[in-house]
Amino acid sequence: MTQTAAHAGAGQAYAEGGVEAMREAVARIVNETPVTDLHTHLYAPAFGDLLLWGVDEVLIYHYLIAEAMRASGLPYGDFWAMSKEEQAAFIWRTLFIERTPYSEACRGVVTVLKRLGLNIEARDLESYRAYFREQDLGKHIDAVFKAANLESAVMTNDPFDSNERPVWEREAAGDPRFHAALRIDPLLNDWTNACGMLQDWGYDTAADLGPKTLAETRRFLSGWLERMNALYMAVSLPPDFAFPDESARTILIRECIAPVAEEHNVPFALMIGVKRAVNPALKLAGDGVGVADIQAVENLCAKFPATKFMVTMLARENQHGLCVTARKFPNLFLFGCWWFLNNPSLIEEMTRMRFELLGPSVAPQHSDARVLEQVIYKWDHSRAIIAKVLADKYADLLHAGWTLYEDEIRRDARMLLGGNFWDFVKGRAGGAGS
Ligand code: FIX
Ligand code: ZN
Repeated sequence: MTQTAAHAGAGQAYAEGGVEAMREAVARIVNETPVTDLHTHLYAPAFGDLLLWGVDEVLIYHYLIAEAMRASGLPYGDFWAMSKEEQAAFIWRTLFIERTPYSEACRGVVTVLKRLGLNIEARDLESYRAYFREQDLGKHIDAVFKAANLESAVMTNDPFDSNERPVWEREAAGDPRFHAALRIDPLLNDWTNACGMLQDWGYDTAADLGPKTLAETRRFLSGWLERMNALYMAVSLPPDFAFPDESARTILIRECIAPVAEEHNVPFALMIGVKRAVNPALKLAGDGVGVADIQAVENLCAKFPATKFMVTMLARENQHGLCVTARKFPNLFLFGCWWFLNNPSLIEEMTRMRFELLGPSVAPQHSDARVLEQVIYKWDHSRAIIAKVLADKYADLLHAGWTLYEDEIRRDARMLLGGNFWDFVKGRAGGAGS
């Protein structure tokens, strides 16, 4: 048999008559496959209090703050004047006792409590607090990773953050389950301030972005990539993001980010479409969404074919165009259903669209978890949708006449839940994982 005639399959075979058995296998395999969570706001234990965990933190997640403020009509100042425990109790009462918690962010809390073995029926916040008070953090992290079937998580590491920076400067011992990503929002979204901070740290930079400043900014980026051993550089961008344009951002991307990304062979991740502080009174919960122009992504991918780009966009309206762009550029990797898209109906729609346009070449989801236990619900809920859509696509394929083998389902699940990301990170732009 020639190579082209051979199938890679082994294990149970599924053909048109076996669609139901295939669906069960897909659900089981997707659950059994460990995840690399490629974008979170979690921290390794060495970062101390920056790693948020426990039921109060779960309840004061900014997704839930927005929902509770909307539901209650409480003046913003009254909410922010409360202690963390009072805020959590207020959100619990408003969204879980006085209302039925079926929004996705509320359901997430219920999933977390249930998967940790707590008594949901009791609806007793104090008993949940008592449970968390008894946990040893190290063992608890192990248990949460196990419950979410998480292999590792990528942090969001901001060298401009005065809470985080000293930890890196001490070079605290890493936990291999937590990888770093170099976050550079201040550099690209607020150059004037970032330039001043670079000067304070000994870089010879000036606001004018001359050759010396650009060289020093490259030195800053290279130094932090190495210090953090970062898997990628990342930025979140507004909906009016354009490339190229007349801004400092364009100069910095062209002269610093793209060349440093290429030199270090790390992707540049762009998260596009957030309107920061649409309602500033809501603080972190006050950001909104806007439709962006895909042209910027096309221009970047075309101008820098040797640079790897990871992109997620916040507006539902941008998802189809982004899939089409990814078909054109092998140096473009799509990931996740970001933030306001992280809802079952939208995850399903986006995952279906991506599978149909891009096959198994994407990372369908990341968690964006800010609180440790959230990975349990985010992955529990998303795994179910990924498995459902994958099984639907396989069913169509079996109807078309294909035979699918169990180890091919395992291979696909591994690719979708982490393998594609690692191949993209380790591979060269345009190359397939080599
Ligand atoms: O920019 C980001 O990484 C966003 O994910 C966050 O800023 C946002 O607040 C968030 O938590 C979304 O899920
Ligand atoms: Zn995020």
